[in-house]
Amino acid sequence: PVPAPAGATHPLAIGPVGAPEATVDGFVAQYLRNLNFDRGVTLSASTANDRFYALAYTVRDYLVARWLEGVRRYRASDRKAVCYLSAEYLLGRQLDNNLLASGLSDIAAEALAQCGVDIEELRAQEVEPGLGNGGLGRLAACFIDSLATMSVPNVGYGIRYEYGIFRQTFEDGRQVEQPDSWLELGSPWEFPHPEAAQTISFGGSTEKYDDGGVTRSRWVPAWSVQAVPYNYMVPGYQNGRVNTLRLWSSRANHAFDLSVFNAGDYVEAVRAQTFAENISKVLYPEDSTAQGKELRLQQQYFFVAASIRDFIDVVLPEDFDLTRLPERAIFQLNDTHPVIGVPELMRILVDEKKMEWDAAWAVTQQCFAYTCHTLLPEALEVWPIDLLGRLLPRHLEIIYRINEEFLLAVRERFGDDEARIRDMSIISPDGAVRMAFLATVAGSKVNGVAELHSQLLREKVLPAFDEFFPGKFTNVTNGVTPRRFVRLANPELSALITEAIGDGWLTDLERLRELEPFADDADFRTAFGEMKAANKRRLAATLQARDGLTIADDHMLDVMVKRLHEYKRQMLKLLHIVTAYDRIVSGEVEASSVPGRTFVFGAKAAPGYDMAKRIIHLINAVGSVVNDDPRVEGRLKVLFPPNYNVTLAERIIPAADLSEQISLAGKEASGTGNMKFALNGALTVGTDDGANVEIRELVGDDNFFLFGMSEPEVEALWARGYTPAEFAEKDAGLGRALDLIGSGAFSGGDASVFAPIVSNLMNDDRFMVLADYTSYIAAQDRVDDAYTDTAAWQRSAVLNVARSGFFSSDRSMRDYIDRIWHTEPLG
Ligand code: F55
Repeated sequence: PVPAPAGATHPLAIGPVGAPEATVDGFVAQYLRNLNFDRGVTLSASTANDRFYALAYTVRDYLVARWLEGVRRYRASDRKAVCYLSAEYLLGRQLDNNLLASGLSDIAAEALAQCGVDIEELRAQEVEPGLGNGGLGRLAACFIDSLATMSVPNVGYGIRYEYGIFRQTFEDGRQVEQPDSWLELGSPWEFPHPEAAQTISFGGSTEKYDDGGVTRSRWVPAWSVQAVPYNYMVPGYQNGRVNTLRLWSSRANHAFDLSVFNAGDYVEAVRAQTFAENISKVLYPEDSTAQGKELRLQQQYFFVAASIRDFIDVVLPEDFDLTRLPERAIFQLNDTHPVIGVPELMRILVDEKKMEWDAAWAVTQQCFAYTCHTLLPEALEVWPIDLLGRLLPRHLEIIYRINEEFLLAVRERFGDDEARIRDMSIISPDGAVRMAFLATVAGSKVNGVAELHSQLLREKVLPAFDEFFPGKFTNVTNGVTPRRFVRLANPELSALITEAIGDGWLTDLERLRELEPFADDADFRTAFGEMKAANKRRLAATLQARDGLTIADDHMLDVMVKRLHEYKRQMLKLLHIVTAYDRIVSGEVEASSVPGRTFVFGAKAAPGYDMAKRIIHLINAVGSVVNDDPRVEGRLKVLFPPNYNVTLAERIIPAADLSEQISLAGKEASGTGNMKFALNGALTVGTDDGANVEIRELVGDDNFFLFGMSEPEVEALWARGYTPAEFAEKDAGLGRALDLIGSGAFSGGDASVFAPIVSNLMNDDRFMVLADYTSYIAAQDRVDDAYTDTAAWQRSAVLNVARSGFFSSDRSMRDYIDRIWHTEPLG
């Protein structure tokens, strides 16, 4: 037990004072107290924002006591903690999650009803923190949810961007980006600690000095900023555990300001402040691409340096022997964005703590592990050495030394094989630091995020490293949290499952297997069908209110939601839609015989990614033509609600019948949306890519629509020589679809608008859209057929749910714990 502060005589002064009473009356009292004393308003004078804040504060009040108690117990223990380093956390709304985790959902609903407050209105008030781009950021959010639920000590470290992922609007069908000022009305979930700010330095030079006969190096930085921690609670699911997410915000360094003030230049001082605050100002809206921008490197070093120092100086006991750091911390690198932490820890150990290089390197190697999320060469980060040397000169020296010693070891093993040395050097021939190489050399383990991806990573991207470091490479297949993506997003399905098999599945998702027999139970299937219909109505209401869009009751819902990227092949989906449209208007099929389908897209494009933006424009253009053409008789509808985000995903996924996972084989590292759809009873039409491979193996071929080339077939076609135009000639449907797009049929006759897309496909087609078209259309025809047999479709859908329990992020966390982290729960 932690002793009371000196002089404390009151018994309550020892630890957290405890939560308010978990009853409706207790909740009401606390709610009104918060409204009055924190917001400074009465209920009758309150705004919806006041009422939302008071509700969030009340939920918070119940969680805080557990949080503080957990922090106290962790610090009194000597447990190893997982320090998850991620530049992105795509959290989604917090209110419902925190209500569910604390077991207060029913009490809160009743309490607010007694106060005459509409809880739905308050839910809608919450702005989701969009502090991530897509899969990578959402994965981090799922992982910290699972760690808290499994009582594993964890601090999530990241950046509190003032502007998260941009808000997308459409103007004449084209994407327009608006700033996401998610903090405009404040956030009730954060606990700022300006008093605990850290100084983070940049620039300057290095020097050697004599330290009692030993020559040492040190960094003499030129400028610095303050990193202010903001803490967020990460509650486990009804287990009394609350972990911490600590996001850093940049602020001007006052000492630095003052010197400028003294020189009398007020305007310069204010400019300097703005400069400092720029570091955490905005999330880079890149996904699966890397831009070597200086501000981005500043962001990376800023949060990683603050996080490592926080763990060593604040979380660990004073005077902790850092040779034992691996017993207390594992720093998990979420892709290469935090890899600058490797030379930073070396700098702390060698320059500041005066540890021998070899000892420091041994500690560092045990403290880091690296997760790779891509195979695309354009997404592998590299930092030009002049930029790195200007911003972090000491770190560059340390990287050089790491590389020297590594290459020496390679020479010892393989002899002076210069080609191999060049291929494995952390510094590329054109003078840039290859961050994935640095992470691989430094990490105790390197993992890919699905079986196929991990295999390709070892065999195709880093084979020399796999040979040099046997046992370092491993796979951990991604997962998603069933609390948010089943229980909260799909309460109807959750009730059905719990009624059938109890509620153990929420923390042990493999138990969904027990649902298998219900696939053959006609009553259960009917209830399942009603659940889907109810979710479609709920989505319809959302889209109507949000965007004025309408969904027909009797349509199959065919969904493709994910970032817009050529490798994900939204174009292939469009070619299918154009083909279905063309079959009707050309008279090949009767509109009345076409099964009704609504295609739903959700996708943001990186603002600088021209082709992706053009494809967005084309989706909207095809949608307006198809939706308004009377010959279609409403059988096909294309909906593209703007600003796809976590909140919208939670509405769309539970309503989907068909999940589109159609990337070129070998390109999608894993996918996690694919898992969310299967768990919500959608059938997948997909390629053998990423985690689709594992989904299909688990749910069975009969319950999955496979199409397209496999990864080895893709390789073979490249090797033979791929000429996309040949495919357009061979398949008349494909030729017509491309002609329609290229001729201006979707751009009011102006062929120039979408011709670049068509010529790109015909002449380049890096992602082999045309090569997989024929097979995709055939798969979609099978989908149409299958959907007419409602009982069989629902049986497959139930089996998808029952057999997807593997894809819980709790299982992913188990795998990381057993194979990489070797941590234990805090009992
Ligand atoms: C963000 C910034 C940069 Cl500079 C590069 C990549 C990203 C990014 O967001 N990547 C990303 O989301 N990758 C995805 O990670 C998911 C989780 O592992 C995978 O499921 C998905 O396949 C992969 O594309």
